[in-house]
Amino acid sequence: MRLTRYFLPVLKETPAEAQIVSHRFMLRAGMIKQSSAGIYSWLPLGFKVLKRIEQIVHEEQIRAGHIPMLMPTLQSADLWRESGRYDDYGEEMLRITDRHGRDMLYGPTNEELITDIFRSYVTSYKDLPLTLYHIQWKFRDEIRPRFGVMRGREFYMKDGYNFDLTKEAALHAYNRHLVSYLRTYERLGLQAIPMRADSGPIGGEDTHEFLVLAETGESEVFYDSAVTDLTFGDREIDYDSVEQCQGVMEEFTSKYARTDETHDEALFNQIPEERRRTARGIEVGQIFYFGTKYSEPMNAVVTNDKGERVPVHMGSHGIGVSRLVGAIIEASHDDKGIIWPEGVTPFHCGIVNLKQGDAEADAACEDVYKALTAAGLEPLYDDREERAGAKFATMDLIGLPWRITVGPRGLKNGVVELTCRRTGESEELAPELAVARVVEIYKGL
Ligand code: 5CA
Repeated sequence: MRLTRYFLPVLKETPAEAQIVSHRFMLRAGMIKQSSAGIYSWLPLGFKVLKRIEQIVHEEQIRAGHIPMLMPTLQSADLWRESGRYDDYGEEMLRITDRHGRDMLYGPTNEELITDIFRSYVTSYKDLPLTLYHIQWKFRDEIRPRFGVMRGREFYMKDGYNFDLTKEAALHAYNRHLVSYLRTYERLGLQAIPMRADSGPIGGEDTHEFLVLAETGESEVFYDSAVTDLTFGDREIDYDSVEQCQGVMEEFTSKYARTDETHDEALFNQIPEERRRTARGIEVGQIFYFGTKYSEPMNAVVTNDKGERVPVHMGSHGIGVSRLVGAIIEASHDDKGIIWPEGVTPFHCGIVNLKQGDAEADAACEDVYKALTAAGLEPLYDDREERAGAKFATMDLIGLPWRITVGPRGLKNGVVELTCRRTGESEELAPELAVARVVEIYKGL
């Protein structure tokens, strides 16, 4: 993409309404625009990051054997009356009446709708286990939407639902989700720690939230610092293996890590003092096992191998896809702007032309641009008639991890400059080598 043809409405001033760094940078980098309280348009740069995150979430869900689909945003109130949640959910639910006077709602979550789909088609234990998921907009009329996309009213969520014959099988689904989430967050360049939490309006006893530690996080968390040493890494896992999934679950959840809702001071005090931590975190996902909470009232039953009709055991599992955009920025920035991890960056590499209009510099930039594109990467070429300082400031703000700077002086010596956004380190090398280096970095991502 050439910047002169793109839509990147960068702001010079820091918007007064933004209280936290991710919100400030998302507004300044032209990623989002508020349309009304807690509701945003995703401008091209923000949209690209959102889609990259969504793609990684899809890949990891499919790897775990979960099946993608799509349910609507608007739902009939009748299903929610069946589960008993129409009244329970309270004012967070946006209720709408259609022209025929039918009660509708903008879905805050989808347990009822998916349970209705399930019961319409599945009647036998032979069709289990089954996990269906979608990535769809949700609406929760939060009393205090704030921090930009972190606590929106409309937000983008991956929500998955498992259907199993027994509690044991459903707990395997729970563990499988935990493993797939660990992989997902690591690919996004984040450390998200599973912490024992409260289940709120979704229900059930077993639930873990995934928290990214950040000063601006809305949750207060208590943990043993040893949990921060755990990484999933590139280990191979068989998602059908009960033992393997359970092993990972135990490894990642046996140390003390809880949100304030479930915090237990006595247990916490058993951790050696030097490892006790109190901090703040951003909740980027949550997994639940809630048994037959929805299947019983909604009559989602299957026949088991003895011919008996039994309600299925269920859980639901969410990832805050739009919130993740903000969470990644909170975890990865400096005072000049965003620093995207390679896995989610909107463009792989910036190209800065120090002297637009100089025949040699223009031609070299074109060559670099074409070579990166031919290698399957998306460069962003700043081809504006601007001073170098302004171009660097824009690149630093929008946070592309790599930048190739091309200018007449370097070209005389046959070199361009390759700069790493994270370390600020630069290296002079031949244009082809700079391209090859960038291509190498993204290989396998
Ligand atoms: N049905 C279950 C699991 S699919 C569910 O709704 N879980 S949840 O309530 O925990 O939401 C899942 C994730 O969505 C949260 O972990 C959080 O990352 C994200 N989320 C929740 N509310 C908001 C909000 N108001 N703005 C942005 N993201 C949100």
